[in-house]
Amino acid sequence: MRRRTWAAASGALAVGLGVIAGELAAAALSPSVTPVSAVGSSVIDLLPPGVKDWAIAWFGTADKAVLLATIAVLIAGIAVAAGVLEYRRAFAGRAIVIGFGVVGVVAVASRPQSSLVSFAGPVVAAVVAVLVLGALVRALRAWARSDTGAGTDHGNSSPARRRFLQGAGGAAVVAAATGAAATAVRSSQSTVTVQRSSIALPAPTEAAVPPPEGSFVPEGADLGIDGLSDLVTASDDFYRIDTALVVPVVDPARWSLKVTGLVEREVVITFDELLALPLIERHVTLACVSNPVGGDLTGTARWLGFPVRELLARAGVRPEADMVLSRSVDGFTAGTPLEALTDGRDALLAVGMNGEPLPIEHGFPVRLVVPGLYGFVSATKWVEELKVTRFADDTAYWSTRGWSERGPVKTSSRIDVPRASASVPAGDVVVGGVAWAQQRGIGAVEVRVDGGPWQRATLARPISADTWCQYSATLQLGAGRHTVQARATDRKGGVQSDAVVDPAPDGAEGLHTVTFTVT
Ligand SMILES: Nc1nc2c(c(=O)[nH]1)N[C@H]1C(S)=C(S)[C@@H](COP(=O)(O)O)O[C@H]1N2
Ligand SMILES: [Mo]
Repeated sequence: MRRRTWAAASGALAVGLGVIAGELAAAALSPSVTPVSAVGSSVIDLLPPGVKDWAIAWFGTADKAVLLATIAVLIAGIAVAAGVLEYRRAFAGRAIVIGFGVVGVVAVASRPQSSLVSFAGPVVAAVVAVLVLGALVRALRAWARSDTGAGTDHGNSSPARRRFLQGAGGAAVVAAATGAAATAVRSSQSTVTVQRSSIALPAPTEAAVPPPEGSFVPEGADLGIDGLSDLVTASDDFYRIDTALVVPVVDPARWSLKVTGLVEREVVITFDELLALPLIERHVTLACVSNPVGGDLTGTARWLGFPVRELLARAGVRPEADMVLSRSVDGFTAGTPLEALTDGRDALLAVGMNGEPLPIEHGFPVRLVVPGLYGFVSATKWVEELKVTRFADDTAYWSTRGWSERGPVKTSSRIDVPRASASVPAGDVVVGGVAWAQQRGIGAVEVRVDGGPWQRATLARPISADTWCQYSATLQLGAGRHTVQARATDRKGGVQSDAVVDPAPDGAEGLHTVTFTVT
């Protein structure tokens, strides 16, 4: 029994060391595709959409951590089994480890960002695990033999026992040390972080007087009320949605964007060429189609970039096209109606966010930002190709997984204060939040208490029709529990609907309802 435990520990140690060695090799050679991330991403791709939606509903943005933890537990379980089997029968456990390596190689091969060096990860992992497992289990057997041979010796002083324990202890120490090293390498994300910090973004080149709407925050746009969403969201606080298990690390010096498909001539542009073009800067509110009523998957930033329509004009779009399939280095794709990129709105190939190069998590070095459309059909991060095509011929990432093909943002509002379940003093109670209807603009926000009549809220001056807008209303409320609701109307007269609709397939509907106590 005790020997079986040691065999199990040998399996765990061998596979642990192998995985760490593989991750370390990948971190050095191919940081965007490591063995564990490749397996995890493949699992994500293979899961049926129902399971994915369920995972997102249950775990929210922790879904990836949960997936990684599940994979870790599975690996540990198989590693323990491999140790026990190897002890029972030489090579049985190593065969399992090799099978593991093959799974890693297949997963890496299925990743769009992988190159030849990416295979070093799973190969190193398997080789290290096989060698360590073989050596440890051989030492364990020698110990077992020396015990039975010695008969009365309880094994405590046997040299074979010492050899095994030294081997296992050494493996544990090396695993701990390299594990720490691998974590450190990951967190510094090496050279691209350095390159990003050394980029000096050019100033926007528009010198229009007066400056165009959306390029600045006008007086009166910020109501300055405690607890209200910041008018412009700090990049660190900006929500994040990506399917990639590991944030893609893209070297700007090697980045380029191709415009392909139904065009007169293909256009290729490098990062330096892009920075040299006349760039414009606009505030735009991004929203995720998965944002539930009252949710926080939305934010406003100041984006610096080149108008997509001008790039498309250089390529010459053919008349039969009606969609642009943008592709990320990680394989994610979005299908944007061609019209939204050419109708004059500020659809940008963005390089800057809030005055700095895009954060790596938000698409460094280049992403798309299209006002008025949900992110899943428009906001491709780490973008490297714009394929001009037709909805009839191409399907984007989420549109093959039960979400709609088109994604105009629905007129929405959210209550930020009072927070749900808060206690506020009786008297003047401030109810406030943000409302958005990108492209159309917000015309009015109304609030009501306990199902009573709708009352007009004070609307702050908007930055532009493409950004959210703060609102507030001061209500006289007596002690007790109260429920407030908000309802936005856009400048085209569209009123936010009160019927409850789920986020899938094309965005949630319903009124944000907040219950709190007045004391
Ligand atoms: N490469 C890539 N781009 C992507 C996504 C993704 O998963 N991968 N998610 C999209 C979705 S669903 C949204 S809502 C926005 C979110 O952008 P953010 O993470 O910068 O907030 O990015 C879009 N761009
Ligand atoms: Mo999204």
